Amino acid sequence: MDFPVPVIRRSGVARKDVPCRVAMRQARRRTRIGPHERLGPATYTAAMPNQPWWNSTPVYQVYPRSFCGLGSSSDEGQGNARTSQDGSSPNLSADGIGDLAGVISKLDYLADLGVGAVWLSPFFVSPQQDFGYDIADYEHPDPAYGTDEDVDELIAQCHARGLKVIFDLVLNHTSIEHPWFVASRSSRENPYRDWYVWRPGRGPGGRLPPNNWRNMLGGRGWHRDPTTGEWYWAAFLPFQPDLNWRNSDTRNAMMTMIRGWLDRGVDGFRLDIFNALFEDEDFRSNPRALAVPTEDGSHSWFQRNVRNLDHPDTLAFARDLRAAIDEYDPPRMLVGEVFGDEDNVVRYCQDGAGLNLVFCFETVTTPLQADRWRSLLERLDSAFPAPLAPTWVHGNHDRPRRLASMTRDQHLMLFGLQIGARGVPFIYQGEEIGLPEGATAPRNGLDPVARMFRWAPGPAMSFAKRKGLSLNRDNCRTPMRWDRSDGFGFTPGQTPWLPTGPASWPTVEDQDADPNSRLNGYRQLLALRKALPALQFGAQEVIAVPAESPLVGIRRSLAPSDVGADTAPQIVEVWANMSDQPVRLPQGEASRTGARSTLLWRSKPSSVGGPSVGVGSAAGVGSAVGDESAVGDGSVSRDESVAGADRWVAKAFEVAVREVGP
Ligand code: TEU
Repeated sequence: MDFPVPVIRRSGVARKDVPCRVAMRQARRRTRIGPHERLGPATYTAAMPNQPWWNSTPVYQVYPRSFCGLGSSSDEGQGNARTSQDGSSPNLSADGIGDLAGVISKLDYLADLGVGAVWLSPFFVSPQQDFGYDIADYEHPDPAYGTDEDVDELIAQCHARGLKVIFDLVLNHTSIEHPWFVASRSSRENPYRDWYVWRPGRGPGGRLPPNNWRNMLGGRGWHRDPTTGEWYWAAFLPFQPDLNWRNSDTRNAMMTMIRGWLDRGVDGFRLDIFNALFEDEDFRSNPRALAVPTEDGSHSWFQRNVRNLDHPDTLAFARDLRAAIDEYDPPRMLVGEVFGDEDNVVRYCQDGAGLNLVFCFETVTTPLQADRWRSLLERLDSAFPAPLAPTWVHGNHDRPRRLASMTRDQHLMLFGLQIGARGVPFIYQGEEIGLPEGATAPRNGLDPVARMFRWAPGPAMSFAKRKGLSLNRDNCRTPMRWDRSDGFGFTPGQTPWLPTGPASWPTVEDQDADPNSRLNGYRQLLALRKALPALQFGAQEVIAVPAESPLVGIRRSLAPSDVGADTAPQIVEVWANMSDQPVRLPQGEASRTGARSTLLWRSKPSSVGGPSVGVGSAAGVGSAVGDESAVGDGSVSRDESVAGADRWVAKAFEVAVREVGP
């Protein structure tokens, strides 16, 4: 396909005409896609009549501890952790960690970025042994993060900006300090005993664990408690005992807690290690196999974890949970952290009656090879037929920051695919600026996983990284960098809990000012997606190219009947060139898809011949993007040797979005 050029206008501005170029740049800055109000009424949360909001809304993950810390306005006189003992004024942010007030202060930034939902990692009461994934009270925020009022304020402020709010539910386990567990371990007769998974040991004196199960990290999962001599099960780390979901009291208490948050306006939940909820009722050992631990825990050392993961009762429970949230209006959503290939994880969606979404993590390790991406796009699309939708994930608070290790062009190319694919993009905080991965060795890590692997040899570390795993998750949790003020605007005046990185690392402020930054690329692509119903709701086709082609082309076609609204049909294509050489798009596509073709956006603006790309009026965006002088790699993006200069070549690692006929 060639990119025809009907909307690409020669500006008549000579390349060396500096004053004009400055004026153009200023004009572009003024009209830069970004602030949501410029895009008119299109918001993700006002979805099409027969399309639920959650199946196309980009989600931004906030890891509150590392996002922004301001201190809460309600700290004073409330006796929370930050109020000074001696009665002097509270030392806000004295802890060097982010908090809820900090998140609230950045909601305009997130709305401006163009996401439609915010998922917050746990901020509930916790001894912080796993930085919030060990909860000691599900109903209140940890005082270090804020107050109950802050939580309500956060929900209200998100809604005021049209953002959905997603909380993180750790259903599988509590903290060892949760009062339920404190009671449970106190005696075999305690009423809370059966709220957790207790078993007698095997062998003389019950000194051997009840069976051979290993935890998700390949370590011991059974722990003997001296008080009663019995063993409790922990699918993750020893201080995270598993709740017994077969006990109706446990289940009722958890459901009451869930309903409490739904009543307070939470729009959905991310479900931590949902695949580990139920275990084999008879506690049969796992089958032995020649296996090593996997990222999903499906194999441990010399065993397959078939008896303690992906249990049929967990799959059935996905339906119960969905039925509970479906009682609420406006609709709520559940996204499950489950593991394995698409055929395994889609089972949790229960043909539309289970979890609304599940994470698909294969993206995290898929190399920059076009055939691999074409295949992944096709597989996920067909594994999650509408109304189901796959998710597109490049990182999270557990995974190495892979996008940052790429060049700006490679990064935006993958983001273009994330925005172009059918499904739900998940953006982890900092991805939008390419925040780099920290470099702290596991032996110096605060992360409990790092402590577990503190003696891992170098090759084991590299192996884990290739698998998309982090053995020291501190490195993907280093704080956001907002500006060049003290501490990069993270927790002003305080020593951050993790290093904020050297001066050479980017900040939001730097990238805001650079029209060709990763951040502005994110804003522009998110704005395009918001403005183009086809990118949100359209059917997907991976465009056929020769097997060895470095191109990945996604065509999204929207028919009015798909959305049940009076919209025009629309076809949008996203093309990525995964090679370091310019590549001409295949012949014949333009004529096949009709006469009209509008290039809406490209990640590498043209280095010659006026404005890089006019954003078509059909998209309703009405702006221009890019700066041909700042990013051009020196090559000519149009193939001038072809008659009429109307054929397009995708530059090295370029992504482009165009609207074609209907
Ligand atoms: O993670 C589950 C999980 O198995 C991994 O992502 C794990 O962190 C990784 O393999 C280690 O390198 C979830 C949470 O996302 C994680 O932060 C928690 O620590 C964990 O559950 C326990 O709640």
